[in-house]
Amino acid sequence: MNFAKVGRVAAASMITGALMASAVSAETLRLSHNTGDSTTWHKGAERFGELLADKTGGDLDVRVFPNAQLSGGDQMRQAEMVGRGALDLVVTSAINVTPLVPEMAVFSLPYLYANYDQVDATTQGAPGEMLSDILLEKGIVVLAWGENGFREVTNNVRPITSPEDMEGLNMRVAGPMYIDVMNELGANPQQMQWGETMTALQQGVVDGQENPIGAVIIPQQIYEVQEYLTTWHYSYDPIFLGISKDKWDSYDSDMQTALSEAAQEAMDYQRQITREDTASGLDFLREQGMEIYEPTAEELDAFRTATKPAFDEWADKVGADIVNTFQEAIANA
Ligand code: X2X
Repeated sequence: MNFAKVGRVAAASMITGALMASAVSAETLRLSHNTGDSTTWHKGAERFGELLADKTGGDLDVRVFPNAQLSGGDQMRQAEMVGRGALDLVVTSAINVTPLVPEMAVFSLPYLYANYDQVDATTQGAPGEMLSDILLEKGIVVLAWGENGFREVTNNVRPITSPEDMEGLNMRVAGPMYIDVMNELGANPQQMQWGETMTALQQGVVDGQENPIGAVIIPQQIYEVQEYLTTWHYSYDPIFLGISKDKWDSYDSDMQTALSEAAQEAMDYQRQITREDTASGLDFLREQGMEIYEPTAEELDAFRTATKPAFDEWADKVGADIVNTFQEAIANA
């Protein structure tokens, strides 16, 4: 063996050694969410993984599992699983966490918010932190808040222009508060997993559903199976990126900073693309053949009045302290 060849072999084995060392120190975290892989939830989660790998020099990376695969299709169970350390990471929306933490319903109280400035004054400020503190008690560290969005109603029966139009419609809803809201409107709500909703709409098991335009309705092609959409903005739903407290506590402060920064940047990006896709969404949905109805301020008032009993009932469950803090921040936004 000549000298040059020995050198090459030594260099090659050094490189292999370095690769092995980095392979050993790298940890892949599992992130669960319950929408498809075309949504802005998924894009935000993927962005988080890229940023995290970047910031930790490859020591931490993320594998994203869509469609609630890791919780047997149950979108409500994910938060509880993260809380007890059975999942590392989750991207989920507030309404999905209400069975575990009823206070999370504050965000989605009917007609709490009128615009994005009001939303940002709560999710990106001290009111949001009140909820993060409660989630921490359940073993979930909220790293950053993103956006599902203002939830709009779609159906296959008729255009919805007033509360009376909801009468008798079979509506798929995600969580318990929306059951109460739909009941106030005279609809027949049923709670159903998001993963089962497309088929249920297709087969006419339900007439309609409600979801945000940019984050879910467009990327999940709900326009393929629904004819009418009304921009009634009846409930806002944030998402958050959370990590199990056990995992979080296992890292040093540099690693925790990397996690926090990557999450904030990823959720900022996620919120931005969600708002862009929502802004251009109505034109897109019309092109796809949906009939869009945009209620006037007066018509929105009629929906607000009709859903007020559900607001009051759920404001009680959330607690006056939290509701007042949110309403103050909203009034000052
Ligand atoms: O199930 C829904 O409607 C969705 C996708 O918006 C949530 O996860 C709350």
